[in-house]
Amino acid sequence: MSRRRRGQQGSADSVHFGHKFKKHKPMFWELLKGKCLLFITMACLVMSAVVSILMYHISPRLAAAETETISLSQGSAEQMSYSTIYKEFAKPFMKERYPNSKGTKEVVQFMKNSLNESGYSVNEQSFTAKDPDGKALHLTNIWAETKRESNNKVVLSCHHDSKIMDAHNSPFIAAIDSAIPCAILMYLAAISGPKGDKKSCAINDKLEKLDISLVFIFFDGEEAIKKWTATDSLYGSRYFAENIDSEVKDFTKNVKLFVLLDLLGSKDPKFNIFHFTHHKCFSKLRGIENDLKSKKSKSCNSNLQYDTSYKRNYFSTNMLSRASGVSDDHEPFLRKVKNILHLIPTPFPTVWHQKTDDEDHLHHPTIENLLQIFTQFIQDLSCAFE
Ligand code: 1BN
Ligand code: ZN
Repeated sequence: MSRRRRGQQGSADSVHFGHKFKKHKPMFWELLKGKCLLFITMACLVMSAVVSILMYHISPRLAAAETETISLSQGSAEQMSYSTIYKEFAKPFMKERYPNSKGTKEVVQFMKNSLNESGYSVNEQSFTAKDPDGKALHLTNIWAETKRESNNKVVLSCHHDSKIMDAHNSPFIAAIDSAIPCAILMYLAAISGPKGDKKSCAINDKLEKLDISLVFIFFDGEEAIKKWTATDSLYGSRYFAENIDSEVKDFTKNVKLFVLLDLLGSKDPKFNIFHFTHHKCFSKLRGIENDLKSKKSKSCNSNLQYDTSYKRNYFSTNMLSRASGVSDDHEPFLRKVKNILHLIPTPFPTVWHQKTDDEDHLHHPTIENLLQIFTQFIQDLSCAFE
């Protein structure tokens, strides 16, 4: 307002007192220069904001991993950046991992080393099954438990194999199915083991107070070799459910909660309640999601950021009928374990069982959010007793 008034006075001066115009000319140019500078500064600010947003969403903070030096082998996993978590726990799974493949051997070795390093007691359950043509499938389930065992076990599981795809001109990575679910579990194992921190997350101490031992299971042979049937699918989980109680007395009886992650890594998953869902723990997850989103709580890993752009909830309250339940690795445990959380998005991500299920089609802000939700979840597992 005041700037306009001064401008009006100036023009009046120049009309009525021509000689004064010359005197005022430099002032006019100064004003114009000032406006230009202001405009350029504003444009730079807007451009840098746009570039930052694009950097976050399109090349999602992975470049930092190249320079970051923190790694599991060097200590604290709780304060790792997202890019380091991805590099340390997801990258090793990004290869073909179908039964009898070289990739499976490498992934199995990686899981054993990393879980050992996190201070878990690691078990390898190797067995041979037959595919529909009678050919031998050499399969390996990996499972790991806190060294301080308890009769209150909470199982966190995924499948580590990738589906055999017909066209073999390029590898089928199966990033969401289920490299990312396995990577999330590897991170949770690293922060919750006895070597986890005692300050910010202190998950191991919290589990000890509730007398809970975490059990991580990485099933092999979830995928059908040919066509999904009762006998051509779930090779690893069927073997585990049939044999574990003779290997470890009362194992399944002591499982208070069985969680299965599948098909994670695409944008905005929607988890529905299945007929067997453990409601208390599902509600707990929904509450954690709401609190993180509304900034009522924040992650114990201060290097992780919660992306709030998704306005709905990942954890929906929709109840799916028995008929729409999805067959998966939780199935062999349905009659053995009371409380089950099958965390698979429905509808399935569009890349499911497509060649495009690769690293390029992952949505990193969603994965970063899920890491924080599950980290908070295992910090208070009292819902498993309800
Ligand atoms: C999940 C990931 N599944 C396979 N890969 C289980 C499934 C079974 C999905 C039958 C659809 C139908
Ligand atoms: Zn699959």
